[in-house]
Amino acid sequence: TNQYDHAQVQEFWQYVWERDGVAELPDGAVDPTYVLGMFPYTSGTLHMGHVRNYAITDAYARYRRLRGDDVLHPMGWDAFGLPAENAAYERASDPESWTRACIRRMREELETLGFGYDWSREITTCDPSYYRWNQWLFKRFHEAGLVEFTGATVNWCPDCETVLADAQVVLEEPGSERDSAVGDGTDDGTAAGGDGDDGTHDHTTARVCWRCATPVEQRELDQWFFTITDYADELVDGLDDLEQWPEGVREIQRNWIGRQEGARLTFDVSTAADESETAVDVFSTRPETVFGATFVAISPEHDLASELASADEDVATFVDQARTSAPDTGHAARDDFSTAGIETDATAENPLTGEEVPVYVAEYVLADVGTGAVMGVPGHNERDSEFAQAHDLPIETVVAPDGDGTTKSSDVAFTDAPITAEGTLVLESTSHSEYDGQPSEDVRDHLVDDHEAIDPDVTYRLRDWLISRQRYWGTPIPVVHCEDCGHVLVPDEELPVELPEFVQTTGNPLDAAEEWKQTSCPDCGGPAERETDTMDTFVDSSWYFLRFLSPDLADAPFDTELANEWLPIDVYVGGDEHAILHLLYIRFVTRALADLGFLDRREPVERLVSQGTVLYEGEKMSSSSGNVVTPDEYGAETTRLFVLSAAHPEQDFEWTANDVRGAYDLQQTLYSMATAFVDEGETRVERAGHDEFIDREIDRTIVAARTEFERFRFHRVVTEVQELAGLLRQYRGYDRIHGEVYRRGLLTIAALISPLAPHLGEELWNKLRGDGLVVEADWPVLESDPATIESEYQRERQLVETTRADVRDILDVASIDDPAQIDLVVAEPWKYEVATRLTTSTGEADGDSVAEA
Ligand code: ANZ
Ligand code: ZN
Repeated sequence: TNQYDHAQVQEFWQYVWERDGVAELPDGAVDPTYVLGMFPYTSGTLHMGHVRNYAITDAYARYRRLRGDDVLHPMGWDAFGLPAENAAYERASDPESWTRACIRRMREELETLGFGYDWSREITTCDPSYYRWNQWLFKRFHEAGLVEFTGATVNWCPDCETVLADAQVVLEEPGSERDSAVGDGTDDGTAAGGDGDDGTHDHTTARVCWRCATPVEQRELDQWFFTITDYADELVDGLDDLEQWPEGVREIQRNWIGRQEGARLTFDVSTAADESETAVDVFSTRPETVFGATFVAISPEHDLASELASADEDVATFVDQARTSAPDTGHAARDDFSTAGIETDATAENPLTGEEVPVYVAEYVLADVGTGAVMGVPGHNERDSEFAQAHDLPIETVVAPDGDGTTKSSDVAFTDAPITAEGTLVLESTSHSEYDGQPSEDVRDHLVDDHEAIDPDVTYRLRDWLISRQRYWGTPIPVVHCEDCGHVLVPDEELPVELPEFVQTTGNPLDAAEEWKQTSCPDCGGPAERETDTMDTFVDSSWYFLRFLSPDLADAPFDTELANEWLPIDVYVGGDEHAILHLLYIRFVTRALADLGFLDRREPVERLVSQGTVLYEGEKMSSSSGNVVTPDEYGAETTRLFVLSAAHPEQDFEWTANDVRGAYDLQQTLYSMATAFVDEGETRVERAGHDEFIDREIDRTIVAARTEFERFRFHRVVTEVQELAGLLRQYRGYDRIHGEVYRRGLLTIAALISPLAPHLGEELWNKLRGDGLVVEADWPVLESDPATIESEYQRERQLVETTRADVRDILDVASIDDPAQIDLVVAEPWKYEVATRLTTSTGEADGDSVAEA
């Protein structure tokens, strides 16, 4: 029949691909194109976020193959993590069997979708043959001074007597359902599972244990860290060279690292109680505003706060309460701060003016930012200003905004809003009138040069990477604690330190695994205990892309020579929720490995595609919100075609049954065109004038599709294919077709659609040619002179781009920034006309009317 039986077609071609190993990287491949999707966390089943991610990488990988490249397109499993442990408790089973079952199911789903992976390179992070290399990495980092063991604050449930991951801390709002405090990698789609320990928290809600609802406390525990902050400068500076990364992601990383240049100023402090003298260092990005400092504020965790608390009960109460109410973190939202604070009986001496100002303990001063202390300059800083108003502190203005060189101090009127801009110092008739009227930037430089109490300083928001987890389902940290020798690293020959059998307990199962825990010291042979912390799962995903190069290598995590040849990853695709942690960690680990001599490359990813979210009635599709559309409902091919044609990869899009139907219909149409042509076969042999035109349009489509594939504009590839199909239908209706021209048109369609809808591609190819595979085909050849077609196409694109830019300008005025609407306007010039007329007649168009028009 002419009906396209998608289930049968899928099964057949999948069988053939596997039989012929078409997705495997050929032996002896030289510098293959490395296309990688962030590997999935083994949560149980694929959701639309995964499907979209892997449809994008598969389409690109298949496109590169068609272009003649050797392509490395592997897949693996991010298999450690808390959800597996939780599932084990719920089902009275163990994390390993749960994880293995998930992997089986998910692999089957990936195969059903026809994704072309080189399964001979499959890796699973919970295999000892994989995680031994995490331990190796830990040891090499340790040798290089990149590992620290130091105190850190953790969430502690006093009832369960156990450490809680942030994901195990729930926010209890009065009268509301419990909700997980932060994402825990259970439903974030792809990659790099992780534990979501990003340190965000909320002041307004109680943080309670997920199991027993007891309020969570903060405790200080010794923990293992990777000192990623050693690389802070390199990691920011390197962003400038990542030209093929979305600017949005680079900006997020810049903010996350949060490098700030400024100065450290020393204030001498005297406490009334015992007349003792100490000093407090503050960090400021605007040291020249020191002339307007009207107080000093220190964080509740500051040493001086403890000292002052011991002499003053009110201060003690405040400090205690502030310390337990929120985790200590520099990653808290800084716009949403508290003005809570308490005055102490200490005073601080302004190093420039000699003025004595009060010292406060304030919640808005973060312990791990700068020095944990600030000079309060309410005239020029927002937070200081709000704090000053809440505590009735004086507000002084010492910088006048630029634009008026003649401003005198008396002219600068006080307004509620602080002046945060640079400007001119206003210090007339003060002890520092030498700076009066000078630009703030200049004064800043002078102060740093001239004064002993002011030194240049840089701070970062980035913290060291806390890799300790007090949980079972992760990589054991390869350390033993010996009473005599202290921490001793497990010798390389004894790696991997394998996980013991899983036991259900209240705390960390590794603590309960006595037999496993008791060991002997590798140095002195005396009794010792194993470290029971396991590694953050982000360690597993921080180097997995290297393992894919030589997944079976037994004596090293990866082959240096191969890595130097094959890296960087040419295209890396994943969800935009990984903009920081995962994508920062792989950059850090790559650099550290380079410094250790294991790699030449310092950046792992050449081109990053950050995919948008799949929405379903406006909500993110995820397993936790229960609105997952499982791929088989519509057939694999329809799903792939739809997710690729719905929007630019970076854009969010809405899953709607109607659009899915459109993707299905396109397959039917193309299939029946091919069958009708093959079955009827009424064609011409002699060439007519309009055949030339069709030939040229076919060529134009080939060139256009190549450009769109390179830009990941798969939806435009689909449009190009649809347009060509429409033209061929017209051609056929107009006259008897020229057999070879028409066949070339259909074969071109088969080839161009095959990276997106590979089963359909094979089916069309097979119908039209009777043999061979489109996956093994070459990129379609142009009939006419390539240079001519190319330049014609470039001209056409230029025109579209110019129009697009014009339209964008107009829409900008009308404040429309939705790319879909821009496309709409460009696609239909009359709308462009309307938009133009609207802006020229009203000067400024009304956004809604343009959109409606
Ligand atoms: C005085 C000053 C005056 C500042 C001025 C800024 C502007 P932003 O503001 O985000 O650029 N700061 C320093 N350490 C802090 C801590 N531990 N907790 C909270 N705030 C802290 O960040 C830089 C400013 O953050 C620093 O510069 C300091 O306030 C504040 F007109 O010092 B500034
Ligand atoms: Zn020992």
